[in-house]
Amino acid sequence: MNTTQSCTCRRRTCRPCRAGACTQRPRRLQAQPRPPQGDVLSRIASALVRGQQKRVLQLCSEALDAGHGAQEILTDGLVHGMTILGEDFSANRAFVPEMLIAARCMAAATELLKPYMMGESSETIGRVCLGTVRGDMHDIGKNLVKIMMEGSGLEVVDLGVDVTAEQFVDTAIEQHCDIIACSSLLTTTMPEMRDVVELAKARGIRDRVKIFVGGAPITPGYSDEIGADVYCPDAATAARSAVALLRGA
Ligand code: B12
Repeated sequence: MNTTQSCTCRRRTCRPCRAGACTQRPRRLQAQPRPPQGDVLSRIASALVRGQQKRVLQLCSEALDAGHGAQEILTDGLVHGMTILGEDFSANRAFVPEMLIAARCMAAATELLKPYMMGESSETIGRVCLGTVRGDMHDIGKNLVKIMMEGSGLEVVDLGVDVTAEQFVDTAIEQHCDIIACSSLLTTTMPEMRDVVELAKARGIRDRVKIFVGGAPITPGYSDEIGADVYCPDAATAARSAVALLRGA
């Protein structure tokens, strides 16, 4: 008997299975995909984890029609899905390609939700230079911060990803920014934020530029430790805090 063919353990990480020597009890094969379970927000999260872009967009529209707010869809649907995927990545159940595909779904869904997230401010309250720090390519959270800040009346100079401390500080000086906003998603790139704070001091702009920090691994304690001004856990809070700070509230 060919064990490779007959084994239906189907665990992606099962080495014996790949070698044709799996002794696990076979899992029952599913003839039909299971119908979607749960409410629309958890279905959005599952579709995102599976990288099903069309379905994610269709479910986001369904959720809007059902009266869910864009922020709620983002937090309890899309970001929740990303968190699950991050856990799957840590447990070797998902890999970089899955994260990339999900990131594309997330970007498409963000475009769809954008008009519902934007505020209607017509005045310009201040200017922010925003970027993801050097060595870090994660930009989904940063892009959300940009959408929320622009919608709240802030002008945003988006420096993109892999931004050095020099780029942040030079831009703040040249473009007269009121705020430098740094995003980091990797524990290995967090220290770049300290460099931004130190360089802003060295270049003499620290007293007139506020430094905002954020991203999944950042904490209020870390923000204090490196001498940043403001930590926010999400994009909506970041926009609200920036407006309040610049208005002197
Ligand atoms: C998608 C993803 C990717 C995509 C990114 C695509 C893209 N265009 O961004 C790709 C595939 C490229 C990727 C690559 C890697 N990734 Co990755 N990735 C993720 C994943 C699954 C989701 C991140 C995300 O977008 N979350 C959703 C957004 C909305 O959340 P957010 O960024 O936190 O943003 C919110 C807040 O934090 C806040 N915020 C964000 N920025 C800012 C800034 C300011 C100023 C403020 C105030 C607030 C704020 O507001 C946002 C919205 O409310 C996470 C897991 C996770 N749960 O975070 C892993 C994760 C971050 N990646 C991880 C790793 C290890 C990697 C790789 C090293 C993998 C590899 N072996 O190559 C590479 C690194 C590449 C690099 N040099 O950057 C690890 C990091 C672990 C660690 N200890 O540092 C994680 C945590 C996965 C895990 N559980 O292990 N990744």
